[in-house]
Amino acid sequence: MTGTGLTDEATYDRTRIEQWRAGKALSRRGMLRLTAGGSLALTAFGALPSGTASAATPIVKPLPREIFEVYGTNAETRWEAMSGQGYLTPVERFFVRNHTATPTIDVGTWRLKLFGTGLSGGPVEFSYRDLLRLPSETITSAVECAGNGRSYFTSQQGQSVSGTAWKLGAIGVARWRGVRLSTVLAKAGLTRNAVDVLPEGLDADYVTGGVNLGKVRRPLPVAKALQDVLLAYEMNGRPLPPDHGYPVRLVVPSWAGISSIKWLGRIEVSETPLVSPWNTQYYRLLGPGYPAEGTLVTRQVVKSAFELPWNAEFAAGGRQVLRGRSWSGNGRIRRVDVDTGNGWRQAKFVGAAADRGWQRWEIPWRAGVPGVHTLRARATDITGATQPEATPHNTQGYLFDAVVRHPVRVV
Ligand SMILES: Nc1nc2c(c(=O)[nH]1)N[C@H]1C(S)=C(S)[C@@H](COP(=O)(O)O)O[C@H]1N2
Ligand SMILES: [Mo]
Repeated sequence: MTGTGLTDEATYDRTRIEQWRAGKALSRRGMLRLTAGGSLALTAFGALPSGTASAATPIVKPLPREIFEVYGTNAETRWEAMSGQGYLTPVERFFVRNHTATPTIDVGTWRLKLFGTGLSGGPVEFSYRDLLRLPSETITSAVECAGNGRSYFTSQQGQSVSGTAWKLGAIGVARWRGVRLSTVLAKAGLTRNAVDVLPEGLDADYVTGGVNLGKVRRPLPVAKALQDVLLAYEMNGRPLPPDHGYPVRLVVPSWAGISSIKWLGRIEVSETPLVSPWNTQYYRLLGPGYPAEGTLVTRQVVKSAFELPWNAEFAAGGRQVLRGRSWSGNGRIRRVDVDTGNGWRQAKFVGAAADRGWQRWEIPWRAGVPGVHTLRARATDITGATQPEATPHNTQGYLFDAVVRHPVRVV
């Protein structure tokens, strides 16, 4: 069970669904709930995961308007704010997705608690200093919300979806330093029969539609937990900032941002499959094209963005260099093609790319006659996955991978 196959999301999901059917992981009510999530998801845009906006400031860092677009407890990076930046997203420009609010945590009394049937001994605790003393690792990885690009289901495809109406700015790439989750699991006495871990945040309970869903938490198969998951305490060379999970967060490369639990407090380790609303009700592809129970969201998809504002202005006849970035949860980007109105041309890669980061690129363009023009960028990753013209609809608007039509004005 812990072995191969479960890092492959299709196998993972099929296995879990079979287990649910067999009544191992979910009660029958739980299964009904799963289906109810599908119909609930048909409510208006913004009605579902946005939660109750509290009066307290939900995000600690400044959110200048030229850098961020704010939606309740969340803020996305404006793509024009990535223009002129280096490979990494600076902390001051990194998007924030908070179900409730950034908590204040005293690192002196903070403990990471591991417990559950998947540990050979009893519960184990680690202090911040304990973690700092363990062997560290540094990785460059994107954290991207599964709902990134969601608004284009509506604006490009005329479909209604629930959730925060992100454009393409719910992604950032950072250098994360910390301890491998596998190191901590080994120290805690992981058993050979453990199948799932359930990391949980210390932020407030998430209450939506009058229902308390408890702490933000989402199970991970042990196979992924042992593969490349980091307990990160540094971001871009400095201690993790409060909004991004101080003192310690999970970084789960290539998978939906929800897996990368911030303000980590507890991890249940289990020999039986674990569930939470974040893998039964949310983060499932639901809708007419999907099975009734939906398909679990794990790995992110291929996307591209121009480092330009929406409706950017260019002088007629002027020579430009258009710049952008492309990324995929499947691995590196192999090629990027750009269409400025006269067919596809291959963009030139700029600099090296990290396996789990993004690829920067550029392409020259001569802005033609005055009027509205459409720019399109289409990436292909190392697995051959290419951005399609349209993304099949799912009710909660996850994993939008279609080519985005970016309008610019030539004046
Ligand atoms: N404890 C906790 N962890 C969390 C969340 C949260 O609200 N609470 N949001 C998740 C979601 S949906 C995303 S996309 C990422 C966003 O990470 P960031 O805010 O550092 O950009 O954190 C994830 N981890
Ligand atoms: Mo997210």
